[in-house]
Amino acid sequence: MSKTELRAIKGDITKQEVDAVVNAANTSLLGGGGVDGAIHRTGGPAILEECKQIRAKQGGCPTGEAVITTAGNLPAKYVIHAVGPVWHGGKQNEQELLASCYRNSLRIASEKQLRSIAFPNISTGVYGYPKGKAAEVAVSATKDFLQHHDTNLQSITFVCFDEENYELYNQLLNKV
Ligand code: AR6
Repeated sequence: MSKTELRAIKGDITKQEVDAVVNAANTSLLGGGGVDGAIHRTGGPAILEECKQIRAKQGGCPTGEAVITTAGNLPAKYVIHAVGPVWHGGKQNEQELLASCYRNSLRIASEKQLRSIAFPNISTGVYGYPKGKAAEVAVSATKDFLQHHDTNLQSITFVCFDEENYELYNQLLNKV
């Protein structure tokens, strides 16, 4: 199995020069606020156009799943649009759905033989998932995926927008 570096940075997902950035999308794939807004704003209309084509074919993207488009004017090559769960208190399968976002994004990246991917902290904005719990799910789902799949991924970056997430990820990633 190849060695993949997992790291956390504080920054803006739209500025990442990686093979794929992950978008915290919604089931409509038609854009929104937060990360989704920033990606469509910076990436330009080509991304929305492709999202609309995917929508026409499969009617959006269910929660926990992901689809891929090109990245328009972003420095990344692709955008993987993953739909995180809305937090309802934790008893509505949120953990599994969030893990599934990370797994499906990594599966797509792996199928495309990508070498680098950057994730935002999916569901921790307007979807209200508690940041500590979400970080644990993100890191464990990612490590679990890497243990079970041989990929070309050399680096996986968790792009944190706020200090709290950045510290949470650093603690988890630096745990021996
Ligand atoms: N780069 C990196 N992280 C960011 C950026 C950025 N430019 N902007 C915000 N964040 P959110 P969600 C952080 O709300 O909770 C949209 O309307 C932010 O601080 O973008 O999955 C979609 O269309 C937070 O920690 O995504 C959906 O309807 C994290 O990214 C809905 O929001 C995720 O916040 C999805 O909600």
